Amino acid sequence: MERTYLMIKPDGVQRGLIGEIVSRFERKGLKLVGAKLMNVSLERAKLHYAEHEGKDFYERLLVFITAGPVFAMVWEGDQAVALCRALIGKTNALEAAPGTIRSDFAIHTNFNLIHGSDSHDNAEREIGIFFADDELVAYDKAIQVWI
Ligand code: RTP
Ligand code: MG
Repeated sequence: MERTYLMIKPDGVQRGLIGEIVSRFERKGLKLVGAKLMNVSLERAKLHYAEHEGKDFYERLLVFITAGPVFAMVWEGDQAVALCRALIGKTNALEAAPGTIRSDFAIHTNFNLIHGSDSHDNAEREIGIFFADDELVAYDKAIQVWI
């Protein structure tokens, strides 16, 4: 089993898409093990986006992600990192495959609704930035055996 960090960005929260987006991962069969609505501090934003420091869109990214509440989540499942990235779609909504979240609901790369960890190591790093251990819930999902 693998964990991944997903975050509905401020545009997704403002547009009322939390339920729509969460339902896609639920229906896929992944297990939700942590979730919270929160404001992202500048300190956390910098840690999260450290890999983009120095790029021309970095400052814009920090302003955006700290502009309003996000819905932070941890999901668990077999190959959860790759699976969630597939459901999210490519960064640029124009290139995202039909049926993906970004294709269905986003227009612009700057407002692409949701973040998903891009590797196992980054997932664990990002979970550590946004969640304390006691905010994650261990439980059995009975139906998981059939998925
Ligand atoms: P995310 O981290 O948000 O899941 O998105 P991603 O992996 O698909 O894209 P990444 O390369 O990690 O970039 C992070 C976010 O920065 C914005 N971005 N703008 N050329 C640009 O103007 C540009 N490139 C990236 C996007 O909002 C992207 O989600
Ligand atoms: Mg990324």
